[in-house]
Amino acid sequence: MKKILQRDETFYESIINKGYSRRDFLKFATYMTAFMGLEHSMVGQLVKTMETKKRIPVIWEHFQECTGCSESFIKSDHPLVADVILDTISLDYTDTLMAAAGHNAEGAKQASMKENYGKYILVVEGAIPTKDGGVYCTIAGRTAVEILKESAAGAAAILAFGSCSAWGGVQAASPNPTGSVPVDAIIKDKPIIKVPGCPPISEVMTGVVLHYALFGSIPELDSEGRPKQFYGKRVHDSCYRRPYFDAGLYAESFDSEEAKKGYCLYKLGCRGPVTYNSCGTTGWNNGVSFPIKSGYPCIGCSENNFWDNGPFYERLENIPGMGIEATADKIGKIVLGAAAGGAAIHAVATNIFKKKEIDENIAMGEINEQNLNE
Ligand code: FSX
Ligand code: SF4
Ligand code: F3S
Repeated sequence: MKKILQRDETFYESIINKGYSRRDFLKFATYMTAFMGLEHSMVGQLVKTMETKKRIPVIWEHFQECTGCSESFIKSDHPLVADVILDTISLDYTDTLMAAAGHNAEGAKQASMKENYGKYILVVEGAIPTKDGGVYCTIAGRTAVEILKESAAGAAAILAFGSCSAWGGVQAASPNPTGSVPVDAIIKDKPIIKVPGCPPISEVMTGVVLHYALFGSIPELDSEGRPKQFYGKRVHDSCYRRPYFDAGLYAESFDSEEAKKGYCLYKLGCRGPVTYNSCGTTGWNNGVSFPIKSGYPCIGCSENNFWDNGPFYERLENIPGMGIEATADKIGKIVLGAAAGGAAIHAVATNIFKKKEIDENIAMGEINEQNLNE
């Protein structure tokens, strides 16, 4: 109930009351402005919004899921990323994180939904099972379908957080025994922002909520319902192993010297070329790493149906949108045989040059992640 009593605070007051300094606050505003893809000149506006606007109530439902999304969120390395939702933006109900339980918890949710009808953001984590009357996920004796419909009715917008609520997730894998569906299969009359990833990146959720506070509207979405500023690029477009891909240098096995040296993981099944997410630019754990940097191919965890899209460790057949429409094998053949004309020859020459350059650098022990990013 403490959170409800504090709702009249502004974002800024909450942050300061929590013990952060003004400097921390300004650093956070600068960081989030950049992360949200806004011009640097917007920092002042974000600061003003957070200083003057009242917090936005958030109701956070958990359905069929592994709770990895919450884990990812609360473990965000930038302290204010999680705090801005958990403390600053009045999180009125989350059955996983709140201290209250049972009737107290459910009563607090009902009170908040009533008081903030039409104004709160509903976060949904997990898919919704529909088979057999929805019995495969019940909370406080009610099905996820019923709870979702009730919570969605008074929401200003719904944030489908994680691939389960955005697409159905692993529990929707064939033969989908519980009839799991994503939020937008049930709720049709509310703006739904999909923040996929299994789990998604914490900053994206905070960015969406701050965007809503700043502009009073949801961010621009792509045709799949994802915020463009975070899902506009493929993992492949910002991958630090990309020079190896372009040069036709692929690791053939996980334990090979090439894998350790940073060769491209395409032949080990990497889905980076068909996956839209910010992993390559933001990284995880405050940018420390992401799957590919840890030596593991991207499994496309933010894409619809990634769980049934063929075996994880088999190479993709086709790579769309590469300039040269071809599989990496074909690109490799072109490099070897120089059997193409026009634009392809230019690409070949570039690749051969890059390959030679990388080989030489490897031989000299000079290549490292920093100069690959340059
Ligand atoms: Fe799904 Fe989130 Fe994957 Fe897990 O709750 S997106 S299974 S990380 O946790 O919903
Ligand atoms: Fe990176 Fe994967 Fe693309 Fe290779 S295929 S460059 S490892 S995203
Ligand atoms: Fe997921 Fe691929 Fe990023 S597996 S975490 S989208 S690198």
